[in-house]
Amino acid sequence: MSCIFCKIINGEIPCDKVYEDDKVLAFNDINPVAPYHILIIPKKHYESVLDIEDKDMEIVSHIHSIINKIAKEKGFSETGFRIINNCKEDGGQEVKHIHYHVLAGKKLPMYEA
Ligand code: D5M
Repeated sequence: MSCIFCKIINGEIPCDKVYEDDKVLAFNDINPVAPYHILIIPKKHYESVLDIEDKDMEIVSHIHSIINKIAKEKGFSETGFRIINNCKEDGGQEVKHIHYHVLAGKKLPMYEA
């Protein structure tokens, strides 16, 4: 198993953990681009949202619920944040284990298309 995020979940590679439950793990991005740059991943390996069957899609709402909780706990729910999910090559996805970036703590520039 070569997936770097699966290795983080298994404890083979350390991470700066922000939140964990039986379904998801959240940790600080190794290359932050904002004062808060947190990644939230499901513990079950899916390469991208394209690999999540409809019957399993509740993991996506769970991830959003955890983002809500983290934003309130960390104190950036007032000022706001951005959630990014890069999908496949054109989306700029480098790690092939679905993950949601949460960026906060500064006024973020508009993204380019
Ligand atoms: O983003 C993949 C993100 O994953 C990128 O922002 C770096 C981050 N990353 C990669 N390895 C690690 C480890 N070991 N800890 C924390 N963060 C990590 P993408 O959307 O695939 O371009």
